[in-house]
Amino acid sequence: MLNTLRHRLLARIEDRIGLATLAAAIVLFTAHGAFAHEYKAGDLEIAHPWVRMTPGGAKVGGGYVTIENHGTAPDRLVAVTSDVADHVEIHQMSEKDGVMTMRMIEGGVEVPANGKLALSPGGYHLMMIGLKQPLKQGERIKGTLTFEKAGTVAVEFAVEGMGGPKGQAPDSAMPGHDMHNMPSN
Ligand SMILES: [Cu+2]
Repeated sequence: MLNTLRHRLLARIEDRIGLATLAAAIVLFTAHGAFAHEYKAGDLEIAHPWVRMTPGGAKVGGGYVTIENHGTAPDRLVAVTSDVADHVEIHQMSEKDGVMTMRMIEGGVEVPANGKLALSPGGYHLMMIGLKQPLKQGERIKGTLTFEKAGTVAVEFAVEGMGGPKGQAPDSAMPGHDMHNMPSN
């Protein structure tokens, strides 16, 4: 219950901050993203893990990645870590009765057999909680993704601008709804 309330609150704050930073986001959107990078683990292909840059003082950051499963058995993303965060949660953003809410996913998310799991703005995403430093565009953040079958994979998250990687749809359809920029004051 507490978690739900906390996330509701976070979503609302994100929404406000997001609207405030939208103007900046539009300007920054033309900035080029970091080069695409990817990792392999068994049947899994992990494409371009990235996090959104954060303004100084932000304690929470949003992370995204696409995982393709070329195998005939499903796998499951069960845990994520990041060097710059206290812990990382898997969240799902959804809209109910016109209100955006986020909930923490317990037990991980399936990567379907011969399919893919996309963590992207507005849907499933990673939430890096307790950031120890601001995430600066162009930097790389070390972390790990742990899968039920493929095990733990060391990855680097590219820090992207407000608009996300080049080629990724901008968030203008849902302004600010996936923002995780919470000032500490
Ligand atoms: Cu979230």
